[in-house]
Amino acid sequence: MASSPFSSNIDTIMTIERHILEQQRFHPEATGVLTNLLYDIALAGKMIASQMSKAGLAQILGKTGDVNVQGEQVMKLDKLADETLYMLNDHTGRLAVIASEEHKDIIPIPEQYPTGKYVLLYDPLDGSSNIDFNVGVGTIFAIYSRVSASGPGTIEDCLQNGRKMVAAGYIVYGASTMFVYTTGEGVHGFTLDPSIGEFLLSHENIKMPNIPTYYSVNQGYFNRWSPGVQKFTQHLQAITSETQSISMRYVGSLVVDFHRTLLSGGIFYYPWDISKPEGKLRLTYEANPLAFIAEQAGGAASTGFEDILDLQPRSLHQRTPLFIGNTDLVRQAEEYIRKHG
Ligand code: P6P
Repeated sequence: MASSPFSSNIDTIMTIERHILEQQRFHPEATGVLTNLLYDIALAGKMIASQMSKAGLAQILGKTGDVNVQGEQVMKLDKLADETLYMLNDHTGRLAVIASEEHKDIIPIPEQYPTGKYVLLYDPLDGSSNIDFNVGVGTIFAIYSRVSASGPGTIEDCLQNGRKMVAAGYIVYGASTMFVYTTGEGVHGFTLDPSIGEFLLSHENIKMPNIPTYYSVNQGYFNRWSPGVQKFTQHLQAITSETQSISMRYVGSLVVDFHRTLLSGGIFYYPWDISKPEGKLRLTYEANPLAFIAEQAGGAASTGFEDILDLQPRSLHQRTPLFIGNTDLVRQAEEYIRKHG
Protein backbone atom coordinates (compact mmCIF):
# COMPACT_ATOMS: atom_id res chain seq x y z
CA MET A 1 0.00 0.00 0.00
CA ALA A 2 1.43 3.37 -1.03
CA SER A 3 2.73 5.30 1.99
CA SER A 4 0.79 8.42 2.84
CA PRO A 5 2.42 11.71 1.74
CA PHE A 6 1.18 13.16 5.02
CA SER A 7 2.89 12.67 8.36
CA SER A 8 -0.26 12.93 10.49
CA ASN A 9 -2.11 9.87 11.73
CA ILE A 10 -5.45 11.15 10.47
CA ASP A 11 -5.95 8.03 8.37
CA THR A 12 -5.92 5.88 11.53
CA ILE A 13 -8.78 7.84 13.09
CA MET A 14 -11.82 5.65 12.53
CA THR A 15 -14.99 7.70 12.70
CA ILE A 16 -18.30 5.92 12.84
CA GLU A 17 -19.10 7.11 9.31
CA ARG A 18 -15.89 5.63 7.92
CA HIS A 19 -16.44 2.39 9.84
CA ILE A 20 -20.03 2.01 8.65
CA LEU A 21 -18.87 2.69 5.07
CA GLU A 22 -16.16 0.02 5.44
CA GLN A 23 -18.72 -2.40 6.90
CA GLN A 24 -20.82 -1.71 3.82
CA ARG A 25 -18.13 -3.49 1.73
CA PHE A 26 -19.34 -6.77 3.29
CA HIS A 27 -22.68 -6.13 1.58
CA PRO A 28 -22.06 -5.68 -2.20
CA GLU A 29 -25.77 -5.11 -2.69
CA ALA A 30 -25.62 -2.19 -0.25
CA THR A 31 -26.71 1.13 -1.66
CA GLY A 32 -25.54 3.27 1.25
CA VAL A 33 -29.04 3.84 2.64
CA LEU A 34 -28.38 1.77 5.78
CA THR A 35 -25.07 3.58 6.23
CA ASN A 36 -26.84 6.93 6.16
CA LEU A 37 -29.59 5.66 8.49
CA LEU A 38 -27.01 4.54 11.07
CA TYR A 39 -25.30 7.88 10.71
CA ASP A 40 -28.60 9.71 11.33
CA ILE A 41 -29.05 7.69 14.54
CA ALA A 42 -25.51 8.52 15.63
CA LEU A 43 -26.26 12.23 15.04
CA ALA A 44 -29.40 11.93 17.17
CA GLY A 45 -27.22 10.36 19.87
CA LYS A 46 -24.87 13.33 19.80
CA MET A 47 -27.80 15.74 20.12
CA ILE A 48 -29.35 13.78 22.99
CA ALA A 49 -25.96 13.54 24.72
CA SER A 50 -25.57 17.30 24.43
CA GLN A 51 -28.99 17.89 26.04
CA MET A 52 -28.22 15.28 28.71
CA SER A 53 -25.02 17.03 29.73
CA LYS A 54 -26.89 20.21 30.65
CA ALA A 55 -30.18 18.67 31.81
CA GLY A 56 -29.76 19.89 35.34
CA LEU A 57 -29.21 23.46 34.15
CA ALA A 58 -31.77 23.64 31.37
CA GLN A 59 -34.80 22.77 33.50
CA ILE A 60 -35.26 19.58 31.44
CA LEU A 61 -34.94 17.21 34.34
CA GLY A 62 -38.05 15.82 35.89
CA LYS A 63 -41.40 14.82 34.53
CA THR A 64 -43.52 16.30 31.77
CA GLY A 65 -46.68 15.41 33.64
CA ASP A 66 -47.65 13.06 30.79
CA VAL A 67 -48.09 9.30 31.14
CA ASN A 68 -46.95 7.17 28.20
CA VAL A 69 -48.37 4.03 26.65
CA GLN A 70 -46.40 2.05 29.22
CA GLY A 71 -48.29 3.80 31.99
CA GLU A 72 -45.01 5.40 33.05
CA GLN A 73 -44.31 9.03 33.84
CA VAL A 74 -42.75 10.69 30.75
CA MET A 75 -39.53 12.47 31.66
CA LYS A 76 -38.73 15.70 29.81
CA LEU A 77 -35.60 14.07 28.37
CA ASP A 78 -37.64 11.03 27.24
CA LYS A 79 -39.80 13.34 25.16
CA LEU A 80 -36.81 15.26 23.86
CA ALA A 81 -34.97 12.06 22.84
CA ASP A 82 -38.08 10.69 21.16
CA GLU A 83 -38.62 13.90 19.19
CA THR A 84 -34.93 14.13 18.23
CA LEU A 85 -34.88 10.60 16.80
CA TYR A 86 -38.14 11.20 14.94
CA MET A 87 -37.16 14.61 13.51
CA LEU A 88 -33.87 13.23 12.15
CA ASN A 89 -35.59 10.32 10.41
CA ASP A 90 -39.09 11.35 9.27
CA HIS A 91 -38.01 13.14 6.06
CA THR A 92 -35.00 11.18 4.79
CA GLY A 93 -36.81 8.75 2.52
CA ARG A 94 -34.89 5.89 4.14
CA LEU A 95 -37.75 4.57 6.29
CA ALA A 96 -41.12 3.01 5.58
CA VAL A 97 -42.31 3.35 9.17
CA ILE A 98 -41.10 4.16 12.70
CA ALA A 99 -42.06 2.65 16.07
CA SER A 100 -41.17 4.14 19.44
CA GLU A 101 -41.52 3.02 23.06
CA GLU A 102 -43.21 6.38 23.67
CA HIS A 103 -45.99 5.88 21.11
CA LYS A 104 -48.84 3.38 21.31
CA ASP A 105 -49.09 2.82 17.55
CA ILE A 106 -46.63 2.81 14.66
CA ILE A 107 -45.56 6.28 13.50
CA PRO A 108 -46.16 6.75 9.76
CA ILE A 109 -43.80 8.77 7.59
CA PRO A 110 -45.54 12.12 6.87
CA GLU A 111 -47.18 11.95 3.46
CA GLN A 112 -45.17 14.89 2.14
CA TYR A 113 -42.00 12.79 2.45
CA PRO A 114 -41.01 9.66 0.45
CA THR A 115 -40.96 6.28 2.17
CA GLY A 116 -37.89 4.02 2.06
CA LYS A 117 -36.90 0.40 2.48
CA TYR A 118 -36.04 0.26 6.18
CA VAL A 119 -38.01 0.05 9.42
CA LEU A 120 -36.74 1.70 12.62
CA LEU A 121 -37.89 0.75 16.11
CA TYR A 122 -36.41 2.45 19.16
CA ASP A 123 -36.59 3.03 22.87
CA PRO A 124 -35.52 6.68 22.89
CA LEU A 125 -34.29 6.86 26.47
CA ASP A 126 -34.37 3.65 28.45
CA GLY A 127 -33.83 3.91 32.19
CA SER A 128 -35.05 7.50 32.21
CA SER A 129 -36.50 7.14 35.71
CA ASN A 130 -32.82 7.25 36.77
CA ILE A 131 -32.01 10.52 34.98
CA ASP A 132 -32.67 12.79 37.96
CA PHE A 133 -30.10 10.79 39.95
CA ASN A 134 -27.43 11.20 37.27
CA VAL A 135 -27.41 7.45 36.55
CA GLY A 136 -26.53 6.29 33.02
CA VAL A 137 -29.34 5.83 30.51
CA GLY A 138 -29.50 4.72 26.90
CA THR A 139 -31.15 4.69 23.48
CA ILE A 140 -31.79 1.25 21.93
CA PHE A 141 -32.67 0.65 18.26
CA ALA A 142 -33.49 -2.15 15.84
CA ILE A 143 -33.54 -1.90 12.03
CA TYR A 144 -35.32 -4.24 9.60
CA SER A 145 -35.94 -4.23 5.87
CA ARG A 146 -39.61 -3.56 5.14
CA VAL A 147 -41.75 -6.56 4.21
CA SER A 148 -44.69 -4.50 2.89
CA ALA A 149 -44.49 -3.85 -0.84
CA SER A 150 -44.47 -0.05 -0.99
CA GLY A 151 -46.11 3.09 0.32
CA PRO A 152 -46.73 3.63 4.04
CA GLY A 153 -45.17 0.96 6.26
CA THR A 154 -47.34 -1.38 8.30
CA ILE A 155 -47.47 -2.99 11.74
CA GLU A 156 -46.28 -6.22 10.07
CA ASP A 157 -43.10 -4.38 9.08
CA CYS A 158 -42.54 -3.75 12.83
CA LEU A 159 -43.46 -7.22 14.10
CA GLN A 160 -40.78 -9.24 12.32
CA ASN A 161 -38.88 -12.14 13.85
CA GLY A 162 -35.65 -10.91 15.48
CA ARG A 163 -33.45 -12.96 13.15
CA LYS A 164 -34.63 -10.69 10.28
CA MET A 165 -32.89 -7.66 11.87
CA VAL A 166 -30.36 -6.02 9.53
CA ALA A 167 -28.81 -3.84 12.25
CA ALA A 168 -29.14 -3.12 15.96
CA GLY A 169 -27.42 -0.92 18.47
CA TYR A 170 -27.54 1.30 21.49
CA ILE A 171 -26.15 4.61 22.67
CA VAL A 172 -25.17 4.67 26.34
CA TYR A 173 -25.05 8.10 28.00
CA GLY A 174 -22.72 7.52 30.93
CA ALA A 175 -19.29 8.72 32.04
CA SER A 176 -18.75 8.97 28.31
CA THR A 177 -21.21 8.56 25.45
CA MET A 178 -20.78 5.38 23.45
CA PHE A 179 -22.44 4.13 20.25
CA VAL A 180 -22.40 0.32 19.97
CA TYR A 181 -23.80 -1.39 16.86
CA THR A 182 -23.84 -4.50 14.71
CA THR A 183 -24.91 -5.16 11.14
CA GLY A 184 -24.22 -8.86 11.56
CA GLU A 185 -20.46 -8.43 11.07
CA GLY A 186 -19.46 -8.31 14.73
CA VAL A 187 -20.09 -5.69 17.42
CA HIS A 188 -18.24 -2.38 17.35
CA GLY A 189 -18.10 0.44 19.92
CA PHE A 190 -17.43 4.13 19.39
CA THR A 191 -16.77 6.75 22.05
CA LEU A 192 -17.92 10.33 21.53
CA ASP A 193 -15.06 12.85 21.49
CA PRO A 194 -16.94 15.99 22.57
CA SER A 195 -14.06 18.22 21.47
CA ILE A 196 -14.70 17.34 17.82
CA GLY A 197 -18.29 16.03 18.10
CA GLU A 198 -17.39 12.69 16.54
CA PHE A 199 -17.85 9.07 17.60
CA LEU A 200 -14.40 7.44 17.27
CA LEU A 201 -13.77 3.69 17.19
CA SER A 202 -12.73 2.60 20.69
CA HIS A 203 -13.92 -1.03 20.95
CA GLU A 204 -13.51 -2.97 17.68
CA ASN A 205 -15.11 -6.39 17.31
CA ILE A 206 -16.30 -6.73 20.92
CA LYS A 207 -16.46 -10.32 22.21
CA MET A 208 -18.03 -11.13 25.57
CA PRO A 209 -15.23 -12.46 27.87
CA ASN A 210 -15.70 -16.18 28.61
CA ILE A 211 -14.95 -15.74 32.32
CA PRO A 212 -17.97 -13.98 33.87
CA THR A 213 -17.29 -11.07 36.22
CA TYR A 214 -20.77 -9.97 37.30
CA TYR A 215 -24.31 -11.19 37.49
CA SER A 216 -26.98 -8.50 37.30
CA VAL A 217 -30.54 -8.81 38.56
CA ASN A 218 -32.85 -6.94 40.93
CA GLN A 219 -32.61 -9.29 43.93
CA GLY A 220 -35.30 -7.25 45.68
CA TYR A 221 -37.79 -9.40 43.78
CA PHE A 222 -36.26 -12.72 44.91
CA ASN A 223 -39.40 -13.88 46.73
CA ARG A 224 -41.55 -13.25 43.62
CA TRP A 225 -39.43 -15.49 41.36
CA SER A 226 -40.04 -19.10 40.37
CA PRO A 227 -38.02 -21.80 42.21
CA GLY A 228 -35.79 -22.32 39.15
CA VAL A 229 -34.80 -18.63 38.99
CA GLN A 230 -34.24 -18.56 42.76
CA LYS A 231 -31.99 -21.65 42.62
CA PHE A 232 -30.07 -20.28 39.60
CA THR A 233 -29.41 -17.06 41.55
CA GLN A 234 -28.24 -19.04 44.59
CA HIS A 235 -25.96 -21.03 42.26
CA LEU A 236 -24.37 -17.77 41.06
CA GLN A 237 -23.95 -16.57 44.64
CA ALA A 238 -22.17 -19.82 45.45
CA ILE A 239 -19.60 -19.41 42.65
CA THR A 240 -16.66 -18.60 44.87
CA SER A 241 -13.55 -20.73 44.42
CA GLU A 242 -9.82 -20.38 44.10
CA THR A 243 -10.19 -19.57 40.44
CA GLN A 244 -13.43 -17.69 40.16
CA SER A 245 -15.83 -15.41 41.96
CA ILE A 246 -18.72 -13.49 40.49
CA SER A 247 -19.96 -10.19 41.96
CA MET A 248 -23.42 -8.67 41.66
CA ARG A 249 -23.95 -5.32 39.97
CA TYR A 250 -27.37 -3.81 39.24
CA VAL A 251 -27.92 -0.22 38.08
CA GLY A 252 -31.56 -0.54 37.09
CA SER A 253 -30.84 0.89 33.65
CA LEU A 254 -31.00 -1.86 31.02
CA VAL A 255 -28.48 -0.36 28.59
CA VAL A 256 -25.92 0.25 31.35
CA ASP A 257 -26.41 -3.21 32.87
CA PHE A 258 -26.15 -4.83 29.43
CA HIS A 259 -23.13 -2.74 28.36
CA ARG A 260 -21.21 -3.84 31.47
CA THR A 261 -22.20 -7.48 30.82
CA LEU A 262 -21.04 -7.21 27.18
CA LEU A 263 -17.62 -5.83 28.16
CA SER A 264 -16.99 -7.75 31.40
CA GLY A 265 -18.74 -11.07 30.85
CA GLY A 266 -21.52 -12.43 33.04
CA ILE A 267 -25.29 -12.38 32.83
CA PHE A 268 -28.09 -9.83 33.15
CA TYR A 269 -31.58 -11.13 33.75
CA TYR A 270 -35.02 -9.67 34.27
CA PRO A 271 -37.20 -12.76 34.77
CA TRP A 272 -40.95 -13.05 34.96
CA ASP A 273 -42.43 -13.06 38.47
CA ILE A 274 -45.81 -13.38 40.16
CA SER A 275 -46.51 -9.66 39.59
CA LYS A 276 -45.06 -9.54 36.05
CA PRO A 277 -45.93 -12.89 34.39
CA GLU A 278 -44.56 -11.66 31.02
CA GLY A 279 -41.52 -9.94 32.56
CA LYS A 280 -41.04 -6.16 32.30
CA LEU A 281 -38.75 -5.52 29.34
CA ARG A 282 -40.07 -5.01 25.79
CA LEU A 283 -39.31 -7.50 23.03
CA THR A 284 -39.28 -5.43 19.83
CA TYR A 285 -37.11 -2.44 20.83
CA GLU A 286 -35.23 -3.67 23.92
CA ALA A 287 -34.69 -7.46 24.10
CA ASN A 288 -34.43 -8.13 20.34
CA PRO A 289 -31.73 -5.55 19.49
CA LEU A 290 -29.67 -6.44 22.58
CA ALA A 291 -30.07 -10.15 21.78
CA PHE A 292 -28.70 -9.56 18.24
CA ILE A 293 -25.70 -7.74 19.75
CA ALA A 294 -25.17 -10.43 22.42
CA GLU A 295 -25.15 -13.25 19.83
CA GLN A 296 -22.81 -11.27 17.56
CA ALA A 297 -20.46 -10.89 20.57
CA GLY A 298 -20.46 -14.66 21.21
CA GLY A 299 -23.16 -14.63 23.90
CA ALA A 300 -26.80 -15.64 24.07
CA ALA A 301 -30.21 -14.22 24.97
CA SER A 302 -33.19 -16.23 26.15
CA THR A 303 -36.66 -15.93 27.68
CA GLY A 304 -35.55 -18.70 30.05
CA PHE A 305 -37.18 -21.20 27.70
CA GLU A 306 -36.15 -20.21 24.16
CA ASP A 307 -33.87 -17.79 22.31
CA ILE A 308 -35.20 -14.23 22.18
CA LEU A 309 -34.43 -13.95 18.46
CA ASP A 310 -36.63 -16.97 17.69
CA LEU A 311 -39.76 -15.29 19.04
CA GLN A 312 -42.48 -14.10 16.68
CA PRO A 313 -43.59 -10.71 18.08
CA ARG A 314 -47.36 -10.47 18.52
CA SER A 315 -47.65 -6.78 19.45
CA LEU A 316 -45.49 -3.66 19.42
CA HIS A 317 -45.06 -3.28 23.19
CA GLN A 318 -45.08 -6.96 24.07
CA ARG A 319 -43.06 -7.79 27.19
CA THR A 320 -40.64 -10.69 27.58
CA PRO A 321 -38.48 -12.20 30.30
CA LEU A 322 -34.79 -11.73 29.44
CA PHE A 323 -31.65 -13.69 30.35
CA ILE A 324 -28.69 -12.27 28.38
CA GLY A 325 -24.90 -12.70 28.58
CA ASN A 326 -22.37 -15.53 28.51
CA THR A 327 -23.86 -18.47 26.65
CA ASP A 328 -23.03 -21.03 29.35
CA LEU A 329 -24.71 -18.92 32.06
CA VAL A 330 -27.80 -18.36 29.92
CA ARG A 331 -28.03 -22.11 29.25
CA GLN A 332 -27.53 -22.83 32.99
CA ALA A 333 -30.46 -20.54 33.77
CA GLU A 334 -32.60 -22.46 31.25
CA GLU A 335 -31.53 -25.75 32.87
CA TYR A 336 -32.50 -24.59 36.40
CA ILE A 337 -35.86 -23.39 35.06
CA ARG A 338 -36.36 -26.68 33.20
CA LYS A 339 -35.63 -28.68 36.36
CA HIS A 340 -37.33 -26.54 39.02
CA GLY A 341 -39.89 -24.45 37.14
P1 P6P B 1 -36.64 -2.49 38.13
C1 P6P B 1 -35.87 1.08 33.53
O1 P6P B 1 -37.08 1.56 34.07
C2 P6P B 1 -36.13 -0.32 32.98
O2 P6P B 1 -37.10 -0.28 31.99
C3 P6P B 1 -34.84 -0.92 32.46
O3 P6P B 1 -33.97 0.04 31.95
C4 P6P B 1 -34.26 -1.61 33.67
O4 P6P B 1 -33.50 -2.75 33.33
C5 P6P B 1 -35.52 -2.03 34.44
O5 P6P B 1 -36.58 -1.16 34.02
C6 P6P B 1 -35.34 -1.86 35.94
O6 P6P B 1 -36.55 -2.33 36.53
O7 P6P B 1 -37.96 -3.22 38.35
O8 P6P B 1 -35.45 -3.33 38.57
O9 P6P B 1 -36.60 -1.09 38.68
